[in-house]
Amino acid sequence: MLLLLFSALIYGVESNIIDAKICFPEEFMFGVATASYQIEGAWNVSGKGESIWDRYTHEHPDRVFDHKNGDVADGSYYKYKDDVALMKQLGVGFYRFSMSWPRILPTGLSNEINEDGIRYYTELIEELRANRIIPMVTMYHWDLPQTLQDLGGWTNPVMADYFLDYAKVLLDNFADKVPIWITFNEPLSFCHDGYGGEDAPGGRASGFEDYMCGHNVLRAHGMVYDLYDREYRHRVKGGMGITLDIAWMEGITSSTEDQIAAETARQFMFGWFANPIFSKTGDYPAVMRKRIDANSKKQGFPRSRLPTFTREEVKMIRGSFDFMGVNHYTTYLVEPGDGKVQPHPSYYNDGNVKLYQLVDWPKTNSTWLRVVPWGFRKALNWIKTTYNDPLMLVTENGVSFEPGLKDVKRVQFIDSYLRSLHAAITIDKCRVKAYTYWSLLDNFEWMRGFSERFGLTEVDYDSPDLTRTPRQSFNYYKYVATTGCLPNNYADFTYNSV
Ligand code: PNW
Repeated sequence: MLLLLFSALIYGVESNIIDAKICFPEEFMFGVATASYQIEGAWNVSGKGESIWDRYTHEHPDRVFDHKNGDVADGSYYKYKDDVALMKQLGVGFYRFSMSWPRILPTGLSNEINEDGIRYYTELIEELRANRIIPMVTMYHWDLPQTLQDLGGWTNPVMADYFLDYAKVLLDNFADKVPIWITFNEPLSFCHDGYGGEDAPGGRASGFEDYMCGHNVLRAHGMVYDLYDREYRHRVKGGMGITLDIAWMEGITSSTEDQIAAETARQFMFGWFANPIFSKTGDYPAVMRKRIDANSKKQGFPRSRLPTFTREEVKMIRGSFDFMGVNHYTTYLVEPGDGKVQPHPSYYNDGNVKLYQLVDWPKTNSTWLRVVPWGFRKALNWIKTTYNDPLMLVTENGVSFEPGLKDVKRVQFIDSYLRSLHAAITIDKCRVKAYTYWSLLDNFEWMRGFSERFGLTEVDYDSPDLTRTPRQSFNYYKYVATTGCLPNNYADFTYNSV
């Protein structure tokens, strides 16, 4: 007691000192994430094919906030050793990165393998392993080969077969070296924003294309998991899952209407992909089936705009996971929409909810992202109860702020979200085994170009060698990753402190 009081005097922080130190379980892992198009550059080098993001940013620079693209990005195709050295310095246990489909299969098809693509990822993996950093690979983080988009991309059912062929090439080459595999990153984002919104390839028909994309992605995921389960599990010696993004949806009041609206929002945004894979029954959430079927009918269509799985497909997709990858950033408040069925279909009209964020939730440099740490704990708990307590890996959590090395706001963000995660694990018994900060580096933030920076490391895009400089948050996260504990006073992590 005396000692506690004494240290409280020294640090001048009573509450933190008297509380027990916050430490994560012994085997808990900390890592960082990136994605191929956002960091690699070298878009047309050594046999790489064109991706939908190459095509889209080249044809429509005006649609990207700063009119830029990922042609060069962080140059990680050339500088991957620098990236690994940073991670070594950071002390993380694993690195989540994605493989670029068109770098490995320039036409998207597996009859022509680009040896330079295999070489690049082999060398990256070797470098990681030499530094005792476990590779966690995302097979698809949105950079579809353009040749496949020319066939309709994810709206074409044949894409599931082509993805299976691609996955086979990856597993043939890397199954022995990569223990953790993620088939897709955030189907909600690339199906809804890509095929029903403004992201590449720039969809036109929300309420049709986004559902077709989701359907084929779910089929593709089930097929790849099945292949892995039958032929590669013994070589991988780890696991395979899918990464879904969950913004927490909180009823704006406790009224029944608002609570139902919040649950509807969760089902439309998360259940769409989670229910077929992680629920006991499988298939789409009942509320999606019911609403989209009914709306389609009212709109005069002879069949539902939401496709139907065969019984075999339901069975194949259900249970196709060893873990659930969870990306979480922010929270919304929800109330019911106007309930009107528009003559022109859309995903939003089908869901028919209104989303808000409170003005007093702290802002970030991304309009959609406000700081709401308690939503993280609620999201994890909802997943635990809704999907029968799955093993979860947090595959992304992060925040954008203005450039600068003294990013105390980012330190604050990570610390508050980690406290929420810690409560979910230790008090609520959510089975979360890893946390991944997005991102190791500033990078090409899709439609927001380089204007939004999520990095623990700042990248100087004006310097010829794309100089990387660790921020204050890098030092903070280093403490967390190497000790497994949160510092008692994160304000100690001033820029020069480590
Ligand atoms: C993720 N939301 O997308 C992506 O996986 C990353 O590539 C991206 O850089 C990162 O987040 C930061 O934007 C998300 O609305 C997009 O909740 C939107 C949401 C969440 C994640």
